[in-house]
Amino acid sequence: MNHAESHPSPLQHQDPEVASLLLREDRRQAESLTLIASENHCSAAVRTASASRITDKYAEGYPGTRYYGGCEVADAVEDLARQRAMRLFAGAEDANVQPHSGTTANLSALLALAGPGGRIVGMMLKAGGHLSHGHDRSHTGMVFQARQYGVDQTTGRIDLDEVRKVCKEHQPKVLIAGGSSYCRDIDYAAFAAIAREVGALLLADIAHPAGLMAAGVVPSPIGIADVVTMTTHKTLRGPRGGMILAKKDVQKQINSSVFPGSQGGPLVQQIAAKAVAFGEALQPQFKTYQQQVKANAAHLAERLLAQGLDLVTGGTDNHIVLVDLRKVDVTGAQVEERARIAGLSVNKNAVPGDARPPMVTSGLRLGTAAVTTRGFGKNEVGAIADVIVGLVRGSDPERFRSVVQGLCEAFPLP
Ligand code: DSN
Repeated sequence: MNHAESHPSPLQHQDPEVASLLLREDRRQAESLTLIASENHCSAAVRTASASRITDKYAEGYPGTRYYGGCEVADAVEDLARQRAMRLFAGAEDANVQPHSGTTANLSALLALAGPGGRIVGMMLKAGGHLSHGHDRSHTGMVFQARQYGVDQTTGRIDLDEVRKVCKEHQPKVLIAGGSSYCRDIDYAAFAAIAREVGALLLADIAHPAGLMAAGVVPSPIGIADVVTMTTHKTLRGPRGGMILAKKDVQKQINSSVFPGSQGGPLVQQIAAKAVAFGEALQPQFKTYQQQVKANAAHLAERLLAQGLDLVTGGTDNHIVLVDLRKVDVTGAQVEERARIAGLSVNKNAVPGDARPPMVTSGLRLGTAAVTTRGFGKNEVGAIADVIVGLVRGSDPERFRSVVQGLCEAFPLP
């Protein structure tokens, strides 16, 4: 990569301190491999839109009904992003592209559907859920009356009988399906049936598999869930941000819960970048990319299993592989640090029933979205699996630096 070209010279000229930090990050990404399941490498076109002058524009409100003048371009940008989103997730009845993040999207949707103090049910963080699904350290666990379901401790999979039992006891207004480290397909129709049984609405949080769903390579909740929330920067490979798809009958509440309920002016530059990313995702190559993301994760899982590592659920249906380290004398935090030395960016992660605290954990979450963007196929993923096994088993991480460096050079960032 030509680093001098990757940032505008005014920054280097005016603020060499920040410019040099950003160049360091460019180098860090170029010279290491990202296996963090929630990260990806968006295109130069997405980054250009995100850094454009429209960042200066205030556009509180929605297209056609703004509180500021001069929003004609912002209106066109937001309309385009919404239209592309609804083409990409065919069957979606409305798209709100303003949420700044996945957590903001969830908070806005939950406030719209359950109301402050309302009852919600979501999956426990430790079981693979997300903080914003009712965890007690999240506002979603403070503002709402939240109850949570786990997973079957033997299979690591969602136990729909438990979901039903928790819902029957708690009588939520909103049932949440989805998570941040759940590596299996979710039966959204079954979740919707449980929600109907207890008079709840179903919110599907597809932040992780959104790209796989847009490409049709894993089952999607569109047309099943009342509301679908997501981030745009994980498998979807767009800019950092969130989005909400809603059925017509809840669309008004959702929109007013995002603005003015939870946010002020939208980040129009991010909305422009979302439009670019959705345009990319509508191209046929995006499906090929997502098929490879899924195939790479399946291969990574097979190779780790073959070398004796335990995986939560014994494999994967999506881009995530969750290694259970409890039978090896090592923590998630230790492997994360060894991986950093070797040139791999990974994250420690709780496994279901984990006795260790969140900053230590007994698991390692891996994802294939970013390395697949770099062009990785089966052979390269196999080589990485071998490195991970070596790191887990305690080999000197420095030993793997040249293998990882070779892969980084052969598969540069887009
Ligand atoms: N931080 C995201 C993840 O890693 O899954 C979720 O918020």
